[in-house]
Amino acid sequence: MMNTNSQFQDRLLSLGLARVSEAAALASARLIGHGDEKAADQAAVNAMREQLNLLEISGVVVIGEGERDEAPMLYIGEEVGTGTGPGVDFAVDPCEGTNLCAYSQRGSMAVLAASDRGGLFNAPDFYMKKLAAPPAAKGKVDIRKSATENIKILSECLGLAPDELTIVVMDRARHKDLITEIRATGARIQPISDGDVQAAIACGFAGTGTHCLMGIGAAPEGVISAAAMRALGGHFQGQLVYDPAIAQTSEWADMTKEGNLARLAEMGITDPDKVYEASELACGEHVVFAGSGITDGLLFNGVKFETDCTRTSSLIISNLNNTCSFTNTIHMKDGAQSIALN
Ligand code: VTB
Repeated sequence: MMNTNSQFQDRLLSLGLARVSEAAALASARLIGHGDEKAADQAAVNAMREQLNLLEISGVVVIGEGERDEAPMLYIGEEVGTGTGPGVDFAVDPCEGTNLCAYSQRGSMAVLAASDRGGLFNAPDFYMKKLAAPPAAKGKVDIRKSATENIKILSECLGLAPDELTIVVMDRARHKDLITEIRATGARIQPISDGDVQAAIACGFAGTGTHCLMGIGAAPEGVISAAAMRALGGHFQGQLVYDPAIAQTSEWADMTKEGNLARLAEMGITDPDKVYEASELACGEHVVFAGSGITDGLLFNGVKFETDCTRTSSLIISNLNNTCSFTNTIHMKDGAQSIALN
């Protein structure tokens, strides 16, 4: 008889998590450029839920799209799967970068991370300061250090001069000083309007042309990035941001620092300044990440509709067997006559 671990491994591997992210990408890709973020997101949610519910697992969404009363989104605490197999926790973002999808910009993708029960940090819906870097700089760069120091370390670890490094930063008012500091080191900035998950994971691979992600994005997305980077052996750290003056977001217009600290305490977060390592954000024994492109991006292409088929490109990273699988799937249409190789 299989023990729980090998059963989990077997199931998770055979689950076809790629099918789940592919289905979400396929659904929202039909709404690329429609200017309707909500519709793109809802389409991805419906498709992801349908696929998740086919899996023979007792799944629970620990990071999703809001609370139960916000259903029909995949909400936190929602049970997914047939309920008959091993326990699996999921962090999902069915349409990461809804704006990118709605306005036909690069970098939108369908993503999820899976782990054994309790293996993913139940991140509050807060902001998070993030630092992602290639495996060669893992444990050497540190979110507690200044951007200047980290760029120096990165430069040494990668054997590249600062002006040969590209640092991805979300294009937000809160990053004005950070961008000034990075430029002063000579390093180059790649601003992104959205989608810091793909940007973080891209730092884990050589050849993407990006070397580091710095700055503040959302905490739930941070857990998905951490899961991928943990499985990939890259560097990822996150630190919650609770001060509205630092987040500088209209979302937090009515919030106070004290109020946010109280919210964190209620959630059981006693050290709000804690620096979380990837291995803490995704602490499970087994961690799997799956993502599929909606629009073209740094990691993979988006969905391509053709006469006889639809193509999806995905990435599955698993720490079960130390693999990164880049898959191109051809979804054949009924009566397909001619399918090109690529
Ligand atoms: C962040 C980022 C995401 O949305 O959540 C961003 O982590 C929203 O940030 O990747 P603001 O509230 O500052 O606009 C994304 O870019 C897309 O979900």
